[in-house]
Amino acid sequence: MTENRKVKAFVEESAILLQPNQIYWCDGSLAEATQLMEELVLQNKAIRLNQSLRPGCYLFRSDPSDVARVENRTFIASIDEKDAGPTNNWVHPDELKATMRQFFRGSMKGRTMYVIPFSMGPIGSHFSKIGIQITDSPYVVLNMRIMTRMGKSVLELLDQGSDFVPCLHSIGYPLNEGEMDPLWPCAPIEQKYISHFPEEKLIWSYGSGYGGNALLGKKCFSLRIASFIAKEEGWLAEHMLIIKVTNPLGRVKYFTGAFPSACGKTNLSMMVPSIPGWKVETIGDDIAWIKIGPDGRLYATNPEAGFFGVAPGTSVFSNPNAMKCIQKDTIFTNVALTDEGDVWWEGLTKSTPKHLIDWQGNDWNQASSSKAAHPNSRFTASIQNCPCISSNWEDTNGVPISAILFGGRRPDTIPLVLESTSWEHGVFLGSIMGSEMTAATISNEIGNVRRDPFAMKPFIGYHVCDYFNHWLSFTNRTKEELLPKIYMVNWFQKDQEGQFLWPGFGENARVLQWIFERCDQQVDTISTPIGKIPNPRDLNLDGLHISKNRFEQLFNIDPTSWKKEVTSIHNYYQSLGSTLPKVLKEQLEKLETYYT
Ligand code: SAT
Ligand code: MN
Repeated sequence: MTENRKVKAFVEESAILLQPNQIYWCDGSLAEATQLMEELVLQNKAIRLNQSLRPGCYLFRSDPSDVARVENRTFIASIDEKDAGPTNNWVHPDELKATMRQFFRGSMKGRTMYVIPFSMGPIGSHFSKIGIQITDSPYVVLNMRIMTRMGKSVLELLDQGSDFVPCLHSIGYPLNEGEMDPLWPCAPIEQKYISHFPEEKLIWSYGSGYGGNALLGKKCFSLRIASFIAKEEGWLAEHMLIIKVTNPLGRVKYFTGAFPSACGKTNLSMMVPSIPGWKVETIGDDIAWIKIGPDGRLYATNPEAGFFGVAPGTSVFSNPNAMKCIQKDTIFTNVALTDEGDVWWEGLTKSTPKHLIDWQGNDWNQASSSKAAHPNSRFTASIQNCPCISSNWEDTNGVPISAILFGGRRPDTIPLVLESTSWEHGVFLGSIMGSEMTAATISNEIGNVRRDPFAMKPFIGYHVCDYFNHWLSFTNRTKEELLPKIYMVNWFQKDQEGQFLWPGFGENARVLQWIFERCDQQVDTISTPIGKIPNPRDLNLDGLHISKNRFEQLFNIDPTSWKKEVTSIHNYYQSLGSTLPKVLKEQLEKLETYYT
């Protein structure tokens, strides 16, 4: 409880609308989490995993209709439609609230209403912002406890009068007297609403209990609402990992990287470099809040406190640090269960177990045609358990950024690495990012390439063209030479047989080395119409067996592909409307002189 009047009013008004059986204020303690989990195990909503193999670990199975973010049910309800822009769904806030109020009315009947005070960013940091999530999902409470700083320390800040973002959430499944509670209650897809009211800095989410739809501190607050606040206040809220890179001489640089969901941010942020003497440590794997520091450089902080990582593909080969991180005190969602009571997913082991229980709770064997784990199955684990966490990850001033990487899944066209020629050109590269769609969002276009500017398409809380302008404005806010260098990377090029051209994972350190050395101006570049690429002699290939032909393909700038790309960018830019910044149009026109 708190004496903060605004908080009390939010909780009281919510309870009147939602009509829960009882209200519970979360303190964030271990005892509280243990008790909640016990109750869920008793109700069969959580499965206690084999505690000698995975102490403190539990498995949840969601409803098959509730397995990922729902972008077509996500709304930016700005007062004026044109402020939401062409990349967002828009409904007038009054209309959306009226519709949602109908759903919220009595939606917590028969349930407990949990009040979760949380901080995005370290307590006491000038970066940090507070939220209060109201939810009827104990699963959400347990995940928020890992993903954010939650509980007592935040209530103390609220007592001192701190402001907060109200985050209202209900799974949308009231329980009437005597009614059976399903294992994963949620509302049907057409009743799900993930709504943001940017001017009011308010979030309302109804009908889903999964990931970014329900853990409102994450995409809803730290990206959509935060991007709106960041524009007002002159900083950036980005879908980026943050890493600390140390070279063999002990010199340190920090990089951030924007990649769409399920494109390897977690793997890159915990990478074990294949090249001797280099070290990568994690600051964050998903979100970066970036501000100009007193010296004019950009400083980044990770507002989260945990990882909500994609399980399939994670293994001791692809990400040994994540494997150690999820050894204990981890919540697994929609992975498969082994006969020993451990977890399994596609890509975890070289051989597949003979028998499993799949993510829907059915028997599964090697002859089964379906996947044992859902492609968007997840682990929720504390950053504290990550063996390669950087010791200064909670530095209240953030870390100074030397380079920004933009990347997506592109089977062709985009070379392994490309350096921008200026900040403006870097913003252009961010604006034209594309990626094959993954299972992180519910869509029937999985595998198709879509434009995903700055990996923020689903997360910009306002007009995308204003967002581009905001990025461009940084040359007016600080000296251009103090801004990070900008790179486009593509680990995902494929050969004609559909095999990846580049081995990826720890071998990506070779690209990081080149970027590191570029930041120190130790190596030069080759200019091309699309940007600067490495001089082949400067890319460290020691110990890597890659044929000359494959290596050349990685940097091949194919005019036919680029003609197509330029046409596609042209059409994309047109779809963004008349407020597209002129300098970006000019960047495209320059490219069109080479590729038409
Ligand atoms: O489900 S989340 O939105 O949190 C994960 C992601 O899409 O990056
Ligand atoms: Mn993400």
